[in-house]
Amino acid sequence: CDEKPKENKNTEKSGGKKYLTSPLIEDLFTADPSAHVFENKIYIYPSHDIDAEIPENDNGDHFAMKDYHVYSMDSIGGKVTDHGMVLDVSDVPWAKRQMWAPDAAYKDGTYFLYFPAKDANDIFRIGVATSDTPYGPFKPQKEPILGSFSIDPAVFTDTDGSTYMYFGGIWGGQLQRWTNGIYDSEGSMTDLEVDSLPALSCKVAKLSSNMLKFDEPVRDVIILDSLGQELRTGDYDRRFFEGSWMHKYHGKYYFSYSTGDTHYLAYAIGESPLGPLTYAGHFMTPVQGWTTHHSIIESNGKWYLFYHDTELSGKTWLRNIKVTELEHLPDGTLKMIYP
Ligand code: FUB
Repeated sequence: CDEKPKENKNTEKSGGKKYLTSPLIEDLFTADPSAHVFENKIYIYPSHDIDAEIPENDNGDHFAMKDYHVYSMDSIGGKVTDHGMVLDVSDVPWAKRQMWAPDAAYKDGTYFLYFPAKDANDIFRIGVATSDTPYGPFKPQKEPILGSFSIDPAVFTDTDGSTYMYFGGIWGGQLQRWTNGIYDSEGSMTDLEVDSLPALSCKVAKLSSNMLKFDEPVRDVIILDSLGQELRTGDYDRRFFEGSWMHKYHGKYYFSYSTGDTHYLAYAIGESPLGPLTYAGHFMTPVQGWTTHHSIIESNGKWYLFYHDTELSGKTWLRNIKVTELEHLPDGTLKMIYP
């Protein structure tokens, strides 16, 4: 890192519970916060939003991010430390533009940063970079992960040590262009465009033991309704759009995601990290801004949701990350959050 760690003024001055739902970082625009507990601290791996003065469109070209910073806190509500820039698009041989939502993982002394970016052909791929520390800097692999595509990697390590990557996003995330397993540059700009067909699914692949590649073919994360039917393309309030996350609670797998153009965070519960999962409801109503993107962690016996909105800028492409408590109710459902 070539920048000095700095403390975040907002959290330093905050008292009581003000840190909950206040922007965590005010000197840079940040979004898509993937949080993890590493080495007894909370580390956050967000996107770093910039104003590239590109007109807003459904393809997401105005999200023109170029690098990543890593942040840490000793505990929720503590000072936020900026560990500086840890990876720049110019250091990634295969990547051309749009460093979107990343995630991180740890195994056997190495930290892994997973990130989507568009390649020379403007096709989203997912890359991986490594470091000896959770705060980087991260050294990228020369090629994207073989067989990867689309956006929003979310990496989950199960209690048996197996690690899975969930990924995908429709519209600007290009998932709808991969329906036949190869990229269709003339494909739909949105989804399958037939409301009665099963909705496009998030993808999942088990990672290899070195965490650098997929260990098996990519599968669909199937979400069923209460009648055991797959959610449909036209079920805009419930179907998967982007921004997946997996957490485990009392032995069950909670797969959560954004419904994108209907602006909810939704979740589905299952018995296996590979699904199928049964749709369980919304757990966050729309935020200020076009949509949000979240992560979920447990810290000191409490559960927290990291997310973003546009409180500081009022602009969809200049976002700020926040944290709030997440509650599992006695029946296993998630308490609704009204941001
Ligand atoms: O940050 C760029 C994109 O916006 C992310 O990849 C999506 O999840 C949405 O938050």
